Amino acid sequence: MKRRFFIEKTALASMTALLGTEIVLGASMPKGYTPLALQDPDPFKMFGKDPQMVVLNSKPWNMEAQAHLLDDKITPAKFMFIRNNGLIPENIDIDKWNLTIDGESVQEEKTYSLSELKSKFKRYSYQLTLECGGNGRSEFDPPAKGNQWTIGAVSSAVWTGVRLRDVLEDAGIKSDAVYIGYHAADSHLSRDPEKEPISRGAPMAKALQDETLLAFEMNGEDIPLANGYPLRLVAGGWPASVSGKWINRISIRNKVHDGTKMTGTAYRVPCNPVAPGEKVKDEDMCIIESMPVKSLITYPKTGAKIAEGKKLKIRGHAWAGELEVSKMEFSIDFGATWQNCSLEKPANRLAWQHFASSISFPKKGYYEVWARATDAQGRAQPMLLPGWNPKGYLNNACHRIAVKVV
Ligand SMILES: Nc1nc2c(c(=O)[nH]1)N[C@H]1C(S)=C(S)[C@@H](COP(=O)(O)O)O[C@H]1N2
Ligand SMILES: [Mo]
Repeated sequence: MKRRFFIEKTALASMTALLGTEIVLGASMPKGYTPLALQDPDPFKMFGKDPQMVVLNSKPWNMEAQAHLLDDKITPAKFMFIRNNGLIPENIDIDKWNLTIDGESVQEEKTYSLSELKSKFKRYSYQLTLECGGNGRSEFDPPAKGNQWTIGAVSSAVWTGVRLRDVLEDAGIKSDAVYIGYHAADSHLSRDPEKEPISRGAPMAKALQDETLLAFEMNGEDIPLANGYPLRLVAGGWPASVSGKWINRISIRNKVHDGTKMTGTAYRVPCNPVAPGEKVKDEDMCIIESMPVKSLITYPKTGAKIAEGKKLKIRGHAWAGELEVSKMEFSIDFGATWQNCSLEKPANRLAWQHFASSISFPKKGYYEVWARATDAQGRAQPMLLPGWNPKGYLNNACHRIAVKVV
């Protein structure tokens, strides 16, 4: 028999690792065949996620949290959402992982191994809030295509790595640089090696911020594979699509980066408000930069019951892209009146902030608690929905939970 019909040793070894036991007659398995036990894997086990996470799509994998799962001040890996545009890289060999800095506006193209990056540049840690631009999409009407995220495509973990600025400056930035664009090791769903699933970026000012990292650790451990192991760009406060996972190349561009999902209507909203359902020309769509003010009640879970006469403690987080949140309020009368919550300062710039309050209810019955954050420039969350946009981005409506006083 010709060898090429049969599976390669490395593929067999990785399947064995995934199954946790030897595939005894595996050498006879046809090439490209996936053993049944791996055809419908448990995604929670496979990615180390909590089984209460919600799978939105398996091709590619997309998984979101629920509000009550995000109660920790620092999001643990098991509650961190997964948003993939393509297929997660397989058989990663960190000893061979390189990062190349190139592009029209690099002074000298340079390639660094992972260990060079770690030893040559100073390390920094920041807690950074990453929210998918499409978080909340499911509520728009008329509906927008794409993953129907509810509220769980947001996280705030502590990322450790080197500053992107230090690496870019080591290679040298030409004076005509305007943007950076990332390239990564995931593959296009078609498996066409010429196609990239996503290749986005940010203007130089964002790339050069102190908090913009090339990270190799999350919450003090290796980054989980699904969240970008072994190297990830993290740009807090901007749509999380800017935070490229599995990064192996960053281009310093002399124009706005034109990689996959940077052009057309991807991650863009109408430059000026439009009516729901209105068609918008590509040239009237603007790239999303800093994310809008938003908050989540992470305790209690919606549907909570409380005994009459008892006070209900609530808590959660609020964030506002590049800005700080300056005020946090709650309402129990559907937004007619609002009362202040206590609000903490962020652990650092671009980290979410924690709020808490204690609520009294007048009598037995059904209530809703609505939460509303206001950013440092005085912009508050809209109560039910923000302006409609064709791709369903930036839904920062107030989070609401149902409560019964019994
Ligand atoms: N290489 C690569 N980076 C990527 C993506 C991807 O599909 N491939 N998805 C982006 C999008 S749209 C989001 S919202 C975040 C999600 O990050 P997470 O899966 O770690 O939560 O990663 C971004 N970085
Ligand atoms: Mo995203």
